[in-house]
Parts: sequence; C-alpha cells; structure tokens
Amino acid sequence: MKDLYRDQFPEGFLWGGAIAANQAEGAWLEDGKGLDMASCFPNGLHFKYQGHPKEGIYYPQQEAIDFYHRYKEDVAMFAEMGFKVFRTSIHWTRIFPNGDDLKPNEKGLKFYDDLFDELLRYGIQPLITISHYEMPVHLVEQYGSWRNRKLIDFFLRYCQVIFQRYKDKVKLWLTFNEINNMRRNADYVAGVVFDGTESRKERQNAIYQAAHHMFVASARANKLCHEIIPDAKIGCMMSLSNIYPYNCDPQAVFETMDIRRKSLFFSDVMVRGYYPGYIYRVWKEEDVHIQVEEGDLEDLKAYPSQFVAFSYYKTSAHEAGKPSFFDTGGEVNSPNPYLKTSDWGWQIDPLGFRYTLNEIYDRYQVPLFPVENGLGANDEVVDGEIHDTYRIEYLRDHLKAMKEAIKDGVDIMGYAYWGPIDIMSAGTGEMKKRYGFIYVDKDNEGHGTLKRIKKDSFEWYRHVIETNGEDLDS
Ligand code: BGP
Repeated sequence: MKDLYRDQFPEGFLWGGAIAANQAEGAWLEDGKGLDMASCFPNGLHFKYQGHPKEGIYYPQQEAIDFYHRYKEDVAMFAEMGFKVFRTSIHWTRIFPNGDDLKPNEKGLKFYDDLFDELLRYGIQPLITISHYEMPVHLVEQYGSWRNRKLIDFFLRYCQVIFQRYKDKVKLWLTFNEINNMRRNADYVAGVVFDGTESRKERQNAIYQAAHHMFVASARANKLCHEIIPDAKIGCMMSLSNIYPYNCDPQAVFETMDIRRKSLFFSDVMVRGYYPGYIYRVWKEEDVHIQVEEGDLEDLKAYPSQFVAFSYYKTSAHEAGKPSFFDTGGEVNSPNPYLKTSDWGWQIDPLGFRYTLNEIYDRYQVPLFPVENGLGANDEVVDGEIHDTYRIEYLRDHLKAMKEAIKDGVDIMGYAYWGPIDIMSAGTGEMKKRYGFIYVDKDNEGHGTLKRIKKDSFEWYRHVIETNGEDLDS
C-alpha cells in the first residue's frame, strides 16, 4: 500500500497573512463608498451597533491604517516576507454603496483591481472574503439586514459583479467571515440589530432566520462562483477557537459538546449541505420557526462549501452550569490553569490548534485553511525597534502544532497569520492590540504618523516561509 504519511509542509503550501478591509483600509467614504457598519463602531465600544457616527467621537475604522492609500508599500513588505497568499475582504459598500443599488461603483471596483494586480505582480494569490463584518448600513436600516430574504438577491448581485470582474485574478473565495459568531453577536456579523426590547424567542427566531438566508445566499454564491470561475475554490469561514470541559464531570463534558455543536451547526449546514438532526430539538425548545422556500434545501445540498477556513486564537474551559460569555476570540469561560494568557486575556494553546485541526478534519474530511491565528500584544518601540519575542514564540508553537496536524493526516491548504501588519482590533477598536510583523505608528486615540516599522517577527516569519516551515527552531 502506498505510504501516505507526510511529515513536511506540502510543496506549494500557501503561507501568508490576513486582514479585513474594514480594519485596515480607512477611506470610509472615499471614491463613492457608502456607509458600512464597522465605520460606526466607536473606540472601545465595539460589538454593539449604536447608529450613525456622531460629532466629537472617534471611530477607529474610518481611517484605520490607511491601507487604501498605502497598500503598495504594505504589499511590498508582504512580498519581502515571501507571502504566497494574502487574505483581505472586499468592502461591500465600495462596490454597492447602499447594498441595494442596481449599478456598481466603478471607482470601488478599480481599487480592488489595482490591489489584486499589485499582489499578483509579486506572485501573491489573493484570498478574498466577500463579507467580513462590513454590512451596508442602508441594508440594516431599510430591510433589517439578513432577517429579510431580499438580502439574498442583493448579496448575489454583489457576488455576480465581483466574480465577473475578478475572475482572472482571484481563485480563492470565502463567503461570510466567522458566520458562526452570529449566534452570539448578530449585529456585528450579520447586521441583525436588536433594540433591547425583543424577547429571547424573538431574537433566536431572527438569528436562525437570518442564518438560513445566509446559508442559501452562500450556497448560491458557491454555484455562481463555479459557473463564472470554474478553477476557483470557495469555502466557508468559521470562528473555531476551542472550548474544553473544565473537568471530567460528565455534565461539564456534555455541556461543552453542546456549546461547541451549536457553533459547528453553521459549518454542518454549509459543508454537509443539510440541517443536522440536533437542531430540531434546539428549535423546539427555543420555539424557533424559520421560513424555508422551495429550492432552498436543494441548493444547500447541491452547492456546499469546498473547504473550511477558520480563525483559531485560543481555548477556554467550561464548568458545568456556568454561563459562558463571548468575544471576538470565541467563548469566554473559566481560566484554564494549564495555559498562559495574552495581554488581552486570551489563553494561548498551541496543542488546542492541533486538536481543532483534527476535530474539524475528522468531522468534514474537506481541506482546511487556518486563515486567522496570531497574538494580539502590547508592543513597545525601543530606539525605533520592536523585539516581539513573545509573538515569535506564539507563532513557532502554533506552526509546530500545525506540522503535527499534517503528520496526523489533516489536509491543510495554507496558513494566513492574522494581522501581519498592525490593524484596528475588531473586538475593542484599539490600535494597541497589535498582531503585526509590521508596526504601524498610531495610537488608540488615532494619533501617529502611520509610519511602518518591521518588528523582529518580520524576519522570523520570512525565514519560515523561505524554508517552507522546515526550520521552526532558529
Ligand atoms: C476575528 C475577526 C477578525 C479579527 C480577530 C481578532 O474574530 O475575524 O476581524 O479582528 O478576530 O480579534 P480582535 O481584533 O478583537 O483581537
């Protein structure tokens, strides 16, 4: 029998980094762009939509790191590190300023043409998220966002335009960023805003109905993508930081499985192509009734996601009966005494990364792509230099764990480090929570020159890519 054991990163492994348009581009109303939700999140008060921007308040995403005007300099540095892939999102409101417009905005389309050309010039493949927390505000106010079935058509019009326009440039696509986070944070992820008066039943119904519309939209986007770009791959994107039972109390073990499964529900539908049996009990108990139209379930089945892209930052531990909370990193529960904790309270767990890669591959048997993993830390500039040994350590340990997962037989397409250049935090709006190999001179209040400085991790990651992950110990 052929020996399929693999102990190296495969040839052509897609090393690179990932950002999102809303956290990097800035230029929030430039060149015909419309208002998106992320531009309305004030500093430090992230995660809850509070309406249009108001005078006198600082909104970090509006300028972000000005990637819109500085991308050439940034892409040149990604190329210097040897990136094979670069993940970003298309800002929906650059293409359709209101979301329901009939014609796209040419200036917005041109920006991404230029960005993709710049990447391709260096041999860097774009990996594009179609929607990364960037809902057009008009769709939220006018239609109630994904609660409304009309959103499927608006989204598909947007997909049609971008697939057609970029079909020769973009061969890797993701539909919705961390779609499973809408279970806990429906406004940020899906534009489903609650005013505080809704009952739990109403909220649950709205979330599952919106999710259904997004599943159908995603399946039909997959179909469109196959038709327009037959040699492209299109996947789903999940938040998969993991959760362990705090101890061997069977109650804790079962509850943990249940919490995880409510999250994996999203990829269960998108990858397997049908609603799993366990959800009917959840809906029964929560009194959820969703509207499904003719053809919906057939399309879910016919056009599943081809691969699972995901974020993994940390793990947490669940104690029986203790309610869990939630942030951009996933569940927040009891501190795990076996793990170290980052400056932002996220528990660092490289073995959890290997565990998660195995867990997800066992469940779906489709290729996996970790497209977010990294350390958000408080970096200090000393004499113009940043010695981020803690970031190198985090990265080394996670890459080693990923290599072990390859030995375990997991099919991994590539690795995109989150935030290769410092960007605005999605969870807190802070600039101080830095992930980058490249430092950006800007502070939490928006002051700074925006100058870029390489950190020590820059050279370290460059060497990793150069050796295709062979040398992780230097
Ligand atoms: C994920 C998001 C990203 C990103 C990351 C880190 O949930 O997809 O947009 O920001 O988390 O989170 P934070 O920025 O809060 O540190």
